[in-house]
Amino acid sequence: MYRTHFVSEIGPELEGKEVEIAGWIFNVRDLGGKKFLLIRDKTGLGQAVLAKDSPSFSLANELSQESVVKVKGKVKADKRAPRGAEIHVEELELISKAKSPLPLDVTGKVKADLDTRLRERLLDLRREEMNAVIKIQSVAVKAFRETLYKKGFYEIFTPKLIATGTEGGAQLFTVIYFGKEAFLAQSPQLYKELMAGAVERVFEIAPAWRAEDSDTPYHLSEFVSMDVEMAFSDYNEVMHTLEDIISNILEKVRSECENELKALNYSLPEVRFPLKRITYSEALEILNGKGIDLKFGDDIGTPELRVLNEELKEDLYFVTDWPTLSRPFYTRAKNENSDLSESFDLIFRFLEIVSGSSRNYRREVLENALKARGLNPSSFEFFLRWFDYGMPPHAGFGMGLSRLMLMLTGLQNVKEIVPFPRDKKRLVP
Ligand code: AMO
Repeated sequence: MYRTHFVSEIGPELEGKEVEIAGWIFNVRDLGGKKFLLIRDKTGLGQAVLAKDSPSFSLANELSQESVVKVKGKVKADKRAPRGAEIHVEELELISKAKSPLPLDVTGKVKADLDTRLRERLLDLRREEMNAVIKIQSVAVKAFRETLYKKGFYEIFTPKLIATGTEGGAQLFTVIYFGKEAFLAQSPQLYKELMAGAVERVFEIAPAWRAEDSDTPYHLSEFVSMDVEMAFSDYNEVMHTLEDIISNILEKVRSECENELKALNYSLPEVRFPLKRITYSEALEILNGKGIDLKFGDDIGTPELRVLNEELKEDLYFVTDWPTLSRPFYTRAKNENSDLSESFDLIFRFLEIVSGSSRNYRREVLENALKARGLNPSSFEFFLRWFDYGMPPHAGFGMGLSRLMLMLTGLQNVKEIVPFPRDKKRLVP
């Protein structure tokens, strides 16, 4: 056993008790007769004191920053120590010595640029801010799951090696699959739809891949997609479900991650539900009024959303009813106007974090939608054939976890969020 306690559990109430802690050397202060060791574990910083007459005193000279140690000793209350107590060392074990100097300052005092941080990533992940990001993400993912389990959804796992693209062909990664061409899934789209055609309510949290050429703060070539699909449902009901999910995520992060938000010096946006909804056409009108030349059918990208956000002054809002042909083939057109679709994006200030829609569930409609986008229905036969056997109306969405995390942490770049991001220039670490 390496420890009896985490450092955050060491307090004055343990006065006189013998304990063992283990962690990384954050700092050693030499006060002549005594050495103060600041030791970090996943719960924070704790203090251990080495007296000059201790047999381990000389070993303290070897304790470079980030070396891994184990300390055994008695707790003594002291107001000057973190949480009002320190450990008077009886035994000190140097488990793993770190080289010095370190290529990155783990205390965070010396700032490093993003390239350096990503190169020296393990040290960067040990910083307090990155510990906070990792915990907040874990709490958010748990809240996402909890909300859906409560609503009777099943968690599913769909294949990631696939035969056709679904979200636009240009962004596919090709792999050689036993001598044949295959692709890495851009999203679980078609398989989550099929699963909803079997068990109605499903969700999946899994990686998705897109060969993103451009280097932006919002795109990765590998990202975690949080997907939901509901049978006997439409985009309105799906938007309500999404609101419940987001509301629970905000509530859980607010209540369980107070210290982490403080470490990031960030306050979560105060969001009121139901969220504001504006249609694509209304958004276009606002943007045209601001002198932005966008025509029906054009995408509303991040630069335009920045302008829209200045007008709407909402932290989180839906843009609904996008032009049918600007969305993938599985998106259902509106009954009353087939140029518009039952679709939505959820926008955080100026960034799309979720996109979803009602889906086509009639085979002939799907075939026409494929043809209208220059795609060949026969390549999708593995999917289309199931629409001959009773596919219910269904709807769903996909949310990018790292983009959601920008809203939950105040960070500005998804590459900061993902521990080991993949982009055009990064395949290691
Ligand atoms: P879409 O292509 O809009 O929709 O993707 C859904 C969400 O995934 C995130 N995302 C990304 N995050 C990081 N890097 C990327 N390269 C990247 N690409 C997308 C975004 C986006 O909102 N199948 C549909 C969803 C559905 O209708 O169910 C889809 O994939 O947050």
